[in-house]
Amino acid sequence: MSERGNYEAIRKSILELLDQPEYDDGSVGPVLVRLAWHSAGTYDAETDTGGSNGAGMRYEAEGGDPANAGLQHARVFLEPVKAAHPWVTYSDLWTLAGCVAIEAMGGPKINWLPGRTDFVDDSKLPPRGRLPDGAKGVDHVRNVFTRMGFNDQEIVALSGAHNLGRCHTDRSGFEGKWVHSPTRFSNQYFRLLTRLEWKPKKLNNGVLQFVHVDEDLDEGLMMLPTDMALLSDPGFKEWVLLYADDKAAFYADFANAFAKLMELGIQRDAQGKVVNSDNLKGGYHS
Ligand code: CCH
Repeated sequence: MSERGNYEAIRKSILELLDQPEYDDGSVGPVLVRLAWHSAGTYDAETDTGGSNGAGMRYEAEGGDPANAGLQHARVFLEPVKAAHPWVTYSDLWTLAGCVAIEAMGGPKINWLPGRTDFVDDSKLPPRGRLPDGAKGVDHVRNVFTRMGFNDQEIVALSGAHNLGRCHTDRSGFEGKWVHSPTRFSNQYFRLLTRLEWKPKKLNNGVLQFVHVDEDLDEGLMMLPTDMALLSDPGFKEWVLLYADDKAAFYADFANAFAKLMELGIQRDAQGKVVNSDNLKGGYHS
């Protein structure tokens, strides 16, 4: 019997590759979450361009965007899954891998739907520069996420993904992790953001980030300027404070916002079938 359409088999293959003791903090989960987010986060609601359909990061135009530096590791980690289940599209695989990783690391269940295509529609290709720049401030963060169709509450909920993983000097120029246990999903990011005192620090490469005032005692925890921006704007701060105190609210709101992120640019009919897939004009199949 053909395995085609058996997404449980894909989930299982993804779960099997998450633990990798040699890699970062012992799990490839965080970088898979970032791959899923960057595959979708190029979306522009006004022009209906970008988004996860097409898995454009396979190609230099999108894959070579400096914002995507390091995500080739995530894509390579997933190659054996694609090889074992060649019927799955890259766009479904990358988005599903992010969701499976979140759940496996203790996060909420994400309502994920299949049906994305690897058909590249030239007219939908996003220009570079659509993903957020960690060195910037409140207006930039709000503009980038509003362009995708998110409100303040959703922006803050999504930002809670920085509970996972770390920054790498050779990828973004920033260095360090946000929380003590970067492979366990929780609301620790919001608690540390609100309860610790943070001071700016210029790294040797000239990049400015924020570190805990007792950084010698505190495992080098860090925040990006964009993370600090969530505290300096009242519309964002209200949600930061809520999520720091209410883990259940954060989990529920994160699950909704991440599911919405994974669906950006995907149009479905009443049965959930994707309608803007390979009948698109002007594109090409890989
Ligand atoms: Fe992020 N993120 N992110 N982020 N991110 C980085 C790492 C992760 C920004 C910048 C950075 C989201 C929002 C933002 C993850 C998930 C999400 C890094 C370090 C930078 C810089 C990259 C490196 O050096 O490897 C900025 C700016 C914003 C918004 O303004 C959202 C939304 C999500 C998901 C919902 C995850 C996970 C990581 C860790 C990756 C890893 O390799 O460990």
